[in-house]
Amino acid sequence: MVKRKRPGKKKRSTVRERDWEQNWKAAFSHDLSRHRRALAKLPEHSAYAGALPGEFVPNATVVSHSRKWAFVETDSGWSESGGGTADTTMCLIDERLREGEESLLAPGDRVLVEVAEGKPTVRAVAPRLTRLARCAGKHDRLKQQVIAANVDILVIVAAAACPPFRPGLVDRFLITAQQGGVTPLLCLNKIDLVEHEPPEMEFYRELDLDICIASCETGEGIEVLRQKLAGKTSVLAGHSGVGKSSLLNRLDPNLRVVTRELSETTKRGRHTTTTSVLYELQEGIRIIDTPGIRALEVWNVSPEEVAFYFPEIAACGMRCKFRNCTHIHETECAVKQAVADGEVSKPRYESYKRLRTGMELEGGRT
Ligand SMILES: Nc1nc2c(ncn2[C@@H]2O[C@H](COP(=O)(O)OP(=O)(O)OP(=O)(O)O)[C@@H](O)[C@H]2O)c(=O)[nH]1
Ligand SMILES: [Mg+2]
Ligand SMILES: [Zn+2]
Repeated sequence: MVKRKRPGKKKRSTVRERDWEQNWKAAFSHDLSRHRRALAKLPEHSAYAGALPGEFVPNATVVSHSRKWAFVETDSGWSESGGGTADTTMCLIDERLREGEESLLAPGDRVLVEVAEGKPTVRAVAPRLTRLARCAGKHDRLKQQVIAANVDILVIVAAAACPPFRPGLVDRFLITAQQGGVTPLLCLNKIDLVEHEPPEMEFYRELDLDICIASCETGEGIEVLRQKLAGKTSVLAGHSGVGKSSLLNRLDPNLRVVTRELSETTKRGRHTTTTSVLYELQEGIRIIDTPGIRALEVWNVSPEEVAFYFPEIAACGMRCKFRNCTHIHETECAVKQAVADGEVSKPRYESYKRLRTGMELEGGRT
């Protein structure tokens, strides 16, 4: 009997990379330990660092990426590597590029691509103008995981039903948008499944927030959405199964992005999209599809600051008896009174309360 030898370490990694080239859509991973391992192997010589361009003019945009490779769309539209689809170029990422506090690359990043030894290589990344980022877990090395870069609009996609509408997630995304410098747009999808929209929508209508009611089933609202997104770069975000990828397919039927029905047993999305990818549609619509968010952490907000992301609560809070009122534990509180009077919406206040107490628990404070 011939005993098959496991390939050596080196062999195994080349196998994986080749595999990735063929299956780049499915093989992507946000695996930070792999990033870390790769970084640990880098030479520490400063001579290497000097070889990277200091000042540069970006000439390409990242469409999607893995640890070692990036698919980019070049400004001039050249594609000489042979890899990638018709209008994307597969590039190596220069190993000397270092991650700071944020992810090194994200779809939407502007980069400098140069051809080195016949291979297109990402040699530099331009500073991000805006971002959609989430706070990494406690044990992750990166502080901010950037999901999309240089976007104008964050399309917060929620379903009217299946999965149920969750105002808490919408509130969190509104904060994330403010922090990343991105304009939010609330898209309530699957309106065909309900007779009346969720009652909480009333409160979002009172905010200074762009809203689009849509259905991928009937096509309702798709034209409105198309007009709002024309000429802009946007990113779709929301729970798994709310219909982010379906919206893309509705906006441009040629895309054929993979979508899947909800799980029969859990009635939740199946995390169908696993990689953030930038798509270019007609009418100058550039849009990044993202995987469904499981838990979106608010980045770098202290419990005291939460109220400032709820403008109506902050305004009432000015009338509170105590300057440092939490609007939760105090008996005499203008915000609580306003909620009782219907001046501040109850779901918004509940969402404020959830965010604030959640953060205080995380920070070990009570
Ligand atoms: N009835 C109805 N079903 C919809 C609508 N939009 C999407 N769906 C269905 O919802 C399911 C999930 O849609 P996806 O587009 O895969 O959802 P997603 O948000 O991309 O999910 P992830 O990629 O897992 O994050 C699919 O079965 C769609 O056909 C809609 O407007 N109405
Ligand atoms: Mg999807
Ligand atoms: Zn108060």
